[in-house]
Amino acid sequence: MIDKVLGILKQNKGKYISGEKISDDIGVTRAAVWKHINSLREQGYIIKSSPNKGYILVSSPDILVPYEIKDNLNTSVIGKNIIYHKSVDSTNNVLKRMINTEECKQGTVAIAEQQTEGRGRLGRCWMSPAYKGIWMSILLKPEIKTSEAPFLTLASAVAVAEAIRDITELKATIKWPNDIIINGKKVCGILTEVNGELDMVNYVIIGIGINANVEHDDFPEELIEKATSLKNEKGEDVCRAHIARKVIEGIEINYRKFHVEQGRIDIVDRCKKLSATIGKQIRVNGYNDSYYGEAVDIDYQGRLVVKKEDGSIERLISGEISVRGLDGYV
Ligand code: BTX
Repeated sequence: MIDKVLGILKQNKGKYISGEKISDDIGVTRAAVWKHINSLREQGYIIKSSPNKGYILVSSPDILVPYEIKDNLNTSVIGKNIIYHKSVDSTNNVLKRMINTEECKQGTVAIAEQQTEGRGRLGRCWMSPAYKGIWMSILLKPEIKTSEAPFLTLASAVAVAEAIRDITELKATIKWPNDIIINGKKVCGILTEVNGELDMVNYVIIGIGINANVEHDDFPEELIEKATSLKNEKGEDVCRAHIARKVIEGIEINYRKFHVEQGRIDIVDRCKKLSATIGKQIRVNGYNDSYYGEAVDIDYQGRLVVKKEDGSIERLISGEISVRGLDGYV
């Protein structure tokens, strides 16, 4: 009901609307309308009221509640169900804990204002301060082999980089396979977790962390040279709900494309255009050893093509690389 009340206030932006009209439209008592108005005010919505005229929405807070994200969201699967937390350990964990429940359908999004145990790859920490980032995870259930799942990281990275470019005009680039970089610093990381057997995926969780309004001083010493935020780069606050919506829409489009060959080709071509990796000297960081080479291409399976120092070619399906001149690596 609260989203319906907010919906009516938003539709009537700039105009007063009476409590009676709202209660008639959504079929609840005027006392219930008043209760919802007060809850919205507690969340930071500025709603003026006048005894004769009713209510008027003056401004909305930058919060990631489902009704802010769903407002004008143009998707048919992803984001239809949104699970919101003010603070949670990790949004990837939220989806994992719910995986066998009715509520956890393909396209479910878990989003939080703060993560207390945000994770990167290989158990690394992901700093996720309250109300300053977009910390969200998307549940997908594609009928694919496990080996195809890393492509979804690229498809998501393309959606994130394009959303950032569209909304902020910042030159977001992709460091294969899972980082978004602006001016040489990491602004977003993607953690794809796959559950399944070799031949079949049960589910994939795409965890996306975007430093939206994180301040320079919020980054710990060890990240200052490596990490940035959209606010740092743009010099002004960005609207997190707008960016989250655009990312979700882009991922839905790319997810559809992912299912057809021509679509995958298109995603890789866009990824190559946005690449911060191709043509660069890199170090491939393996579990036990590492080697140096040049990133020469991304093939149509989403693999990074690396020319090693001895001239031989390696194709990486996923993995950990450092790019010279980027992300703190010299
Ligand atoms: P990654 O392993 O590529 O990067 C992790 C590394 O990035 C850390 O070791 C640290 O050096 C650096 N780092 C940590 N926090 C930040 C930050 N806020 N900005 C820039 N650099 C940072 C990247 O893993 C994948 C991150 C995914 C995060 C999302 S948030 C929603 C979802 N839930 C969850 O727990 N993880 C994902």
